[in-house]
Amino acid sequence: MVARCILRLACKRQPGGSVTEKTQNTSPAERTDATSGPHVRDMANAVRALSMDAVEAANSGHPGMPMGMADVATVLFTKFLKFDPEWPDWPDRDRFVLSAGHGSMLLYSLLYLTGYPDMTLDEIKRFRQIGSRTPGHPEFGAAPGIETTTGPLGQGLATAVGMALAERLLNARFGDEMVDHKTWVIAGDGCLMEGVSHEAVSMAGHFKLGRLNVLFDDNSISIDGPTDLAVNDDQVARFAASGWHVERADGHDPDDIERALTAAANDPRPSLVACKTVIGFGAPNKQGTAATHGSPLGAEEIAATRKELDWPHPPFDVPTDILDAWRAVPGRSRGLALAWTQRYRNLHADSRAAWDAAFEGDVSPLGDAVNAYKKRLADEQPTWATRKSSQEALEIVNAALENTIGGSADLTGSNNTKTKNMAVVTPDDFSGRYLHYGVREHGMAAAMNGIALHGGLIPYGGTFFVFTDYLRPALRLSALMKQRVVYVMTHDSIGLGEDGPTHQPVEHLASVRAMPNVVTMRPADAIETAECWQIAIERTEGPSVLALTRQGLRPIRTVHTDNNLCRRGAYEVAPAVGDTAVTLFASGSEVAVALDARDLLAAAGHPARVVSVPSWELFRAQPSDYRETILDRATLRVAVEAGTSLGWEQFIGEDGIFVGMDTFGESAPAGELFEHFGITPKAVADRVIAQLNKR
Ligand SMILES: Cc1ncc(C[n+]2csc(CCOP(=O)(O)OP(=O)(O)O)c2C)c(N)n1
Repeated sequence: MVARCILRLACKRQPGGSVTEKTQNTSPAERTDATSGPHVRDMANAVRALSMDAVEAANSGHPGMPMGMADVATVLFTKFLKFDPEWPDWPDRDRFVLSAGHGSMLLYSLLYLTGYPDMTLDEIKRFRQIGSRTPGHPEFGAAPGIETTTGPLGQGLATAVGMALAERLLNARFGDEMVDHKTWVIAGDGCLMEGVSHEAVSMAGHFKLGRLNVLFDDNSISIDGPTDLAVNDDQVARFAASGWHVERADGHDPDDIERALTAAANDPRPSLVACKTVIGFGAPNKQGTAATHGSPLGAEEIAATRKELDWPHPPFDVPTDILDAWRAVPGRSRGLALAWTQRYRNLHADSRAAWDAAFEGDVSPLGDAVNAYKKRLADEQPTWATRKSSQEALEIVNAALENTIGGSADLTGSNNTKTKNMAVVTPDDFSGRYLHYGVREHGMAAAMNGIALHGGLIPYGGTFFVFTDYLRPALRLSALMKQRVVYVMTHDSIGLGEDGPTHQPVEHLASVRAMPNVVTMRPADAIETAECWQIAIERTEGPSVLALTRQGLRPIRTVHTDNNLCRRGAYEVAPAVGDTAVTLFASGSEVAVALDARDLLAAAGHPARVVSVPSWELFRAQPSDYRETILDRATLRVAVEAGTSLGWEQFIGEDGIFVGMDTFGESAPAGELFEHFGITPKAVADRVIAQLNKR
């Protein structure tokens, strides 16, 4: 049998793959393990069988990865992972992230086998069906035990860096007694090819995230075939160069896996374990080839696999002794969970209150603080840029809440994200509250997702608004996973001036507004900025994007109200004097333009009202009678925004006027650019008067 296996693997291997001698000597059915007990291979085969059967039943999915990584995952779950299916939210559990999300059946099998109550056999049978807990790729929220949404390759790994960061940040606040867990990741060749992995790996190395362990499914196969069609990186050397501890292991030898994982678990650096595996391990005619990656094996190959694995059981049938062995696994952690609970009960009352506030997401102190601050602003009427207003609002937010974690992708002085008493987090001291993410926008956003998912902390991070494009995939996951992540995006239009069109966002408001479950806010002055921050922090069901100016703005709101007017998304800031003929909608820096245009129009005998529109999404959520009052369809409707027109029809109708720009910008002083692109009070008034004269 062993000889047969060696031959078979050697024959089936596509060119360029590099299965080690050790792996080739591993026979699917025959391996027994001195240290791991007689069941380990059988336990792994249960994962293999469930995975191939579920994919077959769904007639779609990815059997190769779960079958290849079943041995590694079995060793991880049985010997290392700290988890309790009866308490999936245990704050100090190890986080397990399946970054190679296409191998979702690996995760679902493990959740079922270890006894997560929601992950029933029926759910496994409903793999990839509507409403199931077993969607094609793991979806955060679909079932307990799915720690994050994965599928866009590389995201899981980068998100896990955020989880590992959160663990250290909370450890520094609450100590080893309360926070001392690991983050384990399974990542494939695809994850490591993705650009975001470079940012994430580098960041984890910098911060010396020693409790982060990545198990690399080193099977040298991806969809198109052998990975050396496209990549020849020495991944182990690459991680080592970023300061990681690295190990290699035979991914089909439980003893070797255990050795490597022990070394990883004990090393103070983040660890990579390159697990040499055979994709589709156990499928005699297809293993080691891309054919197992993303298609059902087919009835014939499945029958052959059952023989090869010595797994004679019918589809979805896991023999009692094997299921019992799996169900016993969490017992290893249960005592730890109980001991943790005891320590939580013994916490000093202050620490316990801080813990509860952090993990329950209590932001109630914010409301009063913001109102007092707004009152002050109404008196002082500052003419700050909204990025500066954001910093001042953050002084209030960060003083009221202890668990915000700020940062920027190397633009701290421009984004104004660091407040006075925020110490910088360093690899040797995680007690600070400010992260220098480096020039890693995508890595920053994914890490913020991980921090938010971990619980206990509220992340916000900044970059230029135009670089939304550099972090969009992670922003999309913030939205999809309903995570409270605040994106502080400054330099939000041509108003940034001389840096020119590469740095001037034009289509970015439209593109962020197009993404479901993102609240995009573009405040017009210091008071609106404070209100928008309050909304962003209080919003627990998704991310917020704050689009903020570089240039100074005059105050729009000069009378204090405790009412957070921005919550409406759009509201009247200035009524028409006389019978309203015109409604001017504007956001951010263009609200002042609209107000000045209103004066010009009044002088010309055309009473106009001005509506500030800080957020389309919040406006859409208002009752229809409020929306109709604001829209006032009987008037000539005009929108003023230094960005593209796309979508503004919902405010101005088909015959309204849009004053903005549908081209890229130019390099010049901001004032000249607004003149050049015709986004001025006079241009607005002229166009309105011309239109009214046609009527
Ligand atoms: C960002 C992104 N690009 C492309 C894909 C489509 N895709 C899914 S799996 C895969 C290949 C992954 O190869 P590997 O990580 O080696 O997985 P294995 O073949 O070992 O299962 C690709 C390109 C994706 N899911 N995400």
